[in-house]
Amino acid sequence: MQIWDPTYECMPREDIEQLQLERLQATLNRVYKTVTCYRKKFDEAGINPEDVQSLSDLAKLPFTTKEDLRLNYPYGMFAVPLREVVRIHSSSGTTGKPTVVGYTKNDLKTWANLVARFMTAAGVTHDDVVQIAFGYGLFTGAFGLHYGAEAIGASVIPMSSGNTEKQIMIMQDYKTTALVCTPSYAITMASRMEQMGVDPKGLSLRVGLFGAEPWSEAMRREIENRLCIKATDNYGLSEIIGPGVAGECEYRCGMHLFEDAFIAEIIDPETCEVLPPGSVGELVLTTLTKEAFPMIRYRTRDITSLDYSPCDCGRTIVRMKKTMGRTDDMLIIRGVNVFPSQIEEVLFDIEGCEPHYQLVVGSEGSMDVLEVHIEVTENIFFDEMKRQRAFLEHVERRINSVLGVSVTVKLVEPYSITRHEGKANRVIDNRKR
Ligand code: DLL
Repeated sequence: MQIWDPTYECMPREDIEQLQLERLQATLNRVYKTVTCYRKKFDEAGINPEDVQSLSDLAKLPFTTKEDLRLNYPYGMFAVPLREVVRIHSSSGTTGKPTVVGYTKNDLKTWANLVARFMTAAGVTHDDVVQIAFGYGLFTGAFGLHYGAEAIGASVIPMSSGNTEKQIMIMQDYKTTALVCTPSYAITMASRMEQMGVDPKGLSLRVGLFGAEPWSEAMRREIENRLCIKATDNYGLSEIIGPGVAGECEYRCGMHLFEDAFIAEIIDPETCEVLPPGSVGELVLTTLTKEAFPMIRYRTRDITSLDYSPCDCGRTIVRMKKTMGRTDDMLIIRGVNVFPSQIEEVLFDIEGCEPHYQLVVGSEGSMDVLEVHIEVTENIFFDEMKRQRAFLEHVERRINSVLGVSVTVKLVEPYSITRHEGKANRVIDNRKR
């Protein structure tokens, strides 16, 4: 098992915390001087950077939210003059103005190093041929993984997303060993391979590094079986750095979060109170080494939990669980909180259920109704109406028992649900608010 940076990944907890405190104090002093938004927020809260004397004092600082970034669009949150910024990326948000993030030369080095660390943890080495099937552009996914893989010394194929048949041809001809994309695009590729008669066993592919969207353990099994690879998860967000915040090692029991570069907290999204270790809640991140775009207590909206016990791989840094989804993706159906990932887990578990599905929310009078649309496939095509009805009722019962809310399951035409090349959009919400 290779570790890219044993010093920072295997430190005793006391040392990690001491390092975090020193870096936090330096960051706070800097943002107080250079970013008006932080100075104002700290002043309003009556807190001075010097008041932070221990890591627990972090809880006294105000949060930063997407709204702060919108209000300071485009460059208001930058902590260095624009002439020191060498790269600009943007969030993939589909509503309102995107958020703009910047990197200095040092930030790009830090970023490549962090990505190299999680890619190494996932088992990538300089012998690998890495196919990047994230879209190159403002999205941080492709450039992030690209420079991380180059830092490792792997051979990088900057394929970008889309053009699935060509992806598969390149994979065959260039002998790709590591695939980088969203988990939903990995499924799209597997289906296309089946249609093209390409046997994944004949490929050189051995590992997948998937991230940028929530995916269930059941989806992991599905990808592994269909592509004959080991599938690993990695997490990040553009506001914090992009990919490179956390990633799984070969044991795949949570994503190692790089604590020398970030402080992670879990809060109750309603009360904003910091929760004890192990609790499920919203992840809040503070950057410790970023120059151009430091973030203090950024509310990610992602729901997860943290495990501080050391991992069998030797790393001592905290592990974050696969995220359940985002607080803003959470549907409230007749008062019950529903994450699309919970429904996905059930669908994947039911034998014969292809993973092409969509959730459609509507209302009947004042009642919310949730429909789960599943595409018909050879496995779930029944010429007998009775068998079809029984199948649908079975799926409905399983989902109802997991969610505690009744849903209607419908079969839809093959290929009627849009295939994903980037992040999947599983929900259509037709409710009038
Ligand atoms: O998605 C960065 C990234 C690129 C991460 C490639 C991993 C791989 P954004 O477009 O800003 O950045 O979206 C960030 O995506 O807050 C999560 O809600 C979601 N997300 C990212 N990785 C995961 C993951 C990139 N592994 C938002 N599991 C985050 C679940 C994820 N959700």
